[in-house]
Amino acid sequence: MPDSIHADSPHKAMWETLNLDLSAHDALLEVLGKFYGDIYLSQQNRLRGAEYLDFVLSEVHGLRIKELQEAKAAGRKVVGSFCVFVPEEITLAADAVHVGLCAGAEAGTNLAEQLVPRNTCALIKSFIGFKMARLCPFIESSDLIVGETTCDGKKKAYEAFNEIAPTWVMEVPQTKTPAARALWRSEVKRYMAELERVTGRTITAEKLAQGIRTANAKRRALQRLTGLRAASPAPISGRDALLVNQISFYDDPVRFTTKINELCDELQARVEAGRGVTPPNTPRLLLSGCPMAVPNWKLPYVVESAGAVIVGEESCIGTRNSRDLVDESATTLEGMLDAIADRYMKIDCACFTPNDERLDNVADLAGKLKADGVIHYSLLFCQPYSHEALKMDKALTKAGIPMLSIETDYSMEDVEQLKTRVEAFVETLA
Ligand code: BJ8
Repeated sequence: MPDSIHADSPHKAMWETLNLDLSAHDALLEVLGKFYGDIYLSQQNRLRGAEYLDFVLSEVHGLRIKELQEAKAAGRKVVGSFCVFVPEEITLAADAVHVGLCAGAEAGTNLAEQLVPRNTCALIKSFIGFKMARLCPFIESSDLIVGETTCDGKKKAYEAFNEIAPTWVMEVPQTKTPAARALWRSEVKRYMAELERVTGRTITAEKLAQGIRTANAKRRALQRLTGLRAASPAPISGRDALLVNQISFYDDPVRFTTKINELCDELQARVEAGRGVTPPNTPRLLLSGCPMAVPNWKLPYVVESAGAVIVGEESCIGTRNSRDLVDESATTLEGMLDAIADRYMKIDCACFTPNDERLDNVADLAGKLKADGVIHYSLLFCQPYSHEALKMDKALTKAGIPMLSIETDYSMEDVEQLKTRVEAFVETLA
């Protein structure tokens, strides 16, 4: 990673003001820099547009945090969230900045285990650990932290997290009945009221319409990327595509949309010229399951080092976040809130029961992306996705699509074992 994130970074004073533990933060960035070099910069045939990805990632704790501080100084608020259920269009309508707070590294895990049980998934322990170890400038920059009642792990974790970082929680229903939709609609409205309170701004129909257009444009750019990945040979590595999806939670949405559309122009030219990042006969895999937050690149690295290419991510840091748009036809504030509620109720998170549409969506996506197989990824101790892995296996077997189920966490201890399993799976597809 470029220099700005190293110990002698020009951003040190800012990190100090944010009360980060500077030496622990330096150590984290050092490890990340090396990790990024090994996993990303070593790739062949990268796109020119990947420079944007490298730059954003290198400045994710630097220039992007500086931008947040400048926005705050100009009177705007920063909202941090952990789930794609928190409606970004409403945040934007309040002229606030919306950022993701999920974390994908082990740092701080020991501290987190003082607040939540050991058998909690790595994603939860990571965001709690980042706060306790004073490693996350996004959490420290947030004026409002929004949790949600999705899985039991998160629900209970927010109670504990609230003791160290005040957290406002949205109630996400667990079913898709009309009563559940009505509850969710009221929660969307409650979020709007909370944002108006925190920001001191009134959300008008005009502002919400603009927020909807901005969030939809971002999703359309991501949909375009997904569509281009159906080409054979695959025009972009799964690692770079995952990075695009990860960055979508941090960068300014308008800049991100412009840059990803530029990257897609380059991809389109590649596809038209029949060029790819790997040879045409490379086994193509779809990843499906739990979200992979930055810098959780372990499994994609293992998969692509095993001679396969990842052509899609069915996860919240992937197509589950970009597949559905908010209907833009409503003209009144209430109509727009309806459209937002309806769009979010389509999210097929494993926290819903039943959730059979996810099985159909994965089979459908695998077909569209011409995937030769699916790797289902559950974080250890994640009940919702581990349960669905069993159902998914049956559904995909029926559809004639091979699946490998992986359960892992953020540690590097099982990398060799993962390699062996993934290589054996890839061999069966070749
Ligand atoms: S909408 S997937 S972002 S909840 S991995 S914390 S489920 S125990 S992340 Fe998620 Fe929203 Fe659903 Fe998406 Fe719990 Fe599982 Fe941990 Fe998870």
